[in-house]
Amino acid sequence: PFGGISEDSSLFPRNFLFGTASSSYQFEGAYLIDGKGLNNWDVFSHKPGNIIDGSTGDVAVDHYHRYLEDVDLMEDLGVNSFRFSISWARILPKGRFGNLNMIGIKHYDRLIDTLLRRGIQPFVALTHYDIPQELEDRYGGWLSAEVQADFKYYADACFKYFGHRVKYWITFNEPNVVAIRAYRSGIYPPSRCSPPFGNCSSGNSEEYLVAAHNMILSHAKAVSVYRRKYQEEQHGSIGIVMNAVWFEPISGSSEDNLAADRAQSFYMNWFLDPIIFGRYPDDMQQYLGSSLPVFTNTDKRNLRYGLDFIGINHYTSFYVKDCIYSICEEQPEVSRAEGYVSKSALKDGVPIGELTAVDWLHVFPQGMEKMVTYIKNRFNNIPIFITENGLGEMNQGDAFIAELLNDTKRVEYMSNYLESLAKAIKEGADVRGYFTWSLLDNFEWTSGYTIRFGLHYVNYATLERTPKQSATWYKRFISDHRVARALTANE
Ligand code: GBH
Repeated sequence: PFGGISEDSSLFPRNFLFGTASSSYQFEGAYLIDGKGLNNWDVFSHKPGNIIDGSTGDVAVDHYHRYLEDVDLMEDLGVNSFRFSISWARILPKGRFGNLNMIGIKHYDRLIDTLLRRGIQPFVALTHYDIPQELEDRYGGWLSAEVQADFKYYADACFKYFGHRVKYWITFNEPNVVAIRAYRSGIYPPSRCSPPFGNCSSGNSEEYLVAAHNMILSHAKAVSVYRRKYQEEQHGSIGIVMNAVWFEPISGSSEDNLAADRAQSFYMNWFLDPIIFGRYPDDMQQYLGSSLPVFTNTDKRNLRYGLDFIGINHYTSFYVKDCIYSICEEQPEVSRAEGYVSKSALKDGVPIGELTAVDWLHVFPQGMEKMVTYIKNRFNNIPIFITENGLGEMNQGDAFIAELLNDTKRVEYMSNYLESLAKAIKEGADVRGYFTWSLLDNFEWTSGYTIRFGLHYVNYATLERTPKQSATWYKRFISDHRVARALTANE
């Protein structure tokens, strides 16, 4: 794969977006600056024991103040797009129950203008795991149907202020991960779960389905505002980003094949089917029965606004085994929540791909081609963006900086995943862009600063940024692509 780098990059379409990704809580810092309100992650990270190294995102990589420097890094990489998220509590510190914070708006104005002046398209998410704490305290955040009005109000403000310059909107980043981690295993705020899931006492085992339902309907409301008031004039597109894991049947049996399909239903199609087809996947309805919330006729009317593209964050793959016809180790309630399947990185003790410093991340590049092809087939060749893909490494102290900078594993990972993506495109998938996670090392949620995903190393004492080998490699990959495209344009 290393040899054919320039060849590989020429396989991507003209106007393909090559970018890097970020999110507000993981990057910005400035948590009490310029009128920003508290959000769920501010409150959560400040509670001892929640973040592995006791850190918070109070400063993060100080992107709020250092965005000019960071855009310089992007320009040097040669990317033509940057994915970031707006901090909801920076724009609406108290949701729809308080004022619009114009200083927050001004910040994103400056970031967007700076990007556009350098030829970098902003690719913007409205929420990336964050919600103003006010909305948690008032009505329980995503658990209440009230949140739909708040999300709609917030989305409307963003389209109004930024929509003339932002052509790509994402409503949610990984709502499936939020539903599962915040309301089922309880490891993300607001830490709700119930036995047999997770290890906390607040919640009940169906809450995560309710939270997901409200996110789906919030998405629908934001999209309907965009379609009715803004899209025609602003000429942008709007989509959602799902965490997409490739589920490889552990054997060739039809039972395990069906199980892998159910695993997709219960993880990804859980959101995409309602948004695109107006209903939960059949197998979800069949196995969850009355646990699954129901869409009313009004909901269905709102859902028909759909989306313009699907974004996927794809990093890894798991084996899946059927638990209906065979015995599994999981408690039945747990396996039921995932579609009566058992997921594992191992088959007969052998991992599906190289294990990494990140427990859920196994390197299986073929998963990219399979995942994209699956989405293409299920959703009628809808435009797809790879909104995240990347490799995390453990922070092992200062002595290891040289190793972190010489990140050959990350180069290999990106090169192989991009090659696999190119295959899916060659076979007809309508993929429009690829964003690597991430521009910089940053706050990795409950792992704090112990895991580094950046193309640039961040020294957390000085906040100085240094390009890793992967930055140099990506730069070359993108420029080879430009050259190859320019040559074919002249033919
Ligand atoms: C993405 O999350 C986030 O969007 C980004 O903010 C984050 O920094 C980045 O990836 C790197 O982690 O083991 O069953 O939970 C990914 C979070 C964790 C979601 C692993 C999917 C795998 C399946 N992912 N999880 S499971």
